[in-house]
Amino acid sequence: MNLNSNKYSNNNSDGDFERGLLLDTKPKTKKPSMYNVLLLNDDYTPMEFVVMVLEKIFNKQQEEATQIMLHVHKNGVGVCGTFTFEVAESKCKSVLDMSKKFEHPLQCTMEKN
Ligand code: TYC
Repeated sequence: MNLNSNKYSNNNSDGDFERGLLLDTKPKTKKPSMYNVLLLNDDYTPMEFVVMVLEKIFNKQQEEATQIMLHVHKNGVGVCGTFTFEVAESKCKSVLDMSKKFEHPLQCTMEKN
């Protein structure tokens, strides 16, 4: 690039347009990474409590909440939702707070999608 040319002013004929310095062609927004929130099975947390957690924290209807709970009960782990990092983190904290409050060992974690 010559001395009189930068991204704010330039003397060259059309090179900066061709390289996209003067006229951006791509939007600058990026999609956020998404995270699955996972519920883990255990032998002690009551099924009804897990269903209640899925209804209250993950806004599931009773039927879907029951299906997710039974999936976790049978398979050991299951996805209850997919969110941006901060929302996933907040949902996990809510599950752990509620489990602690009711003295259940229910565990929750998150993974990058
Ligand atoms: N396995 C538990 C029981 O038999 C039920 C349960 C389901 C616990 C899902 C945790 O994430 C869980 N009472």
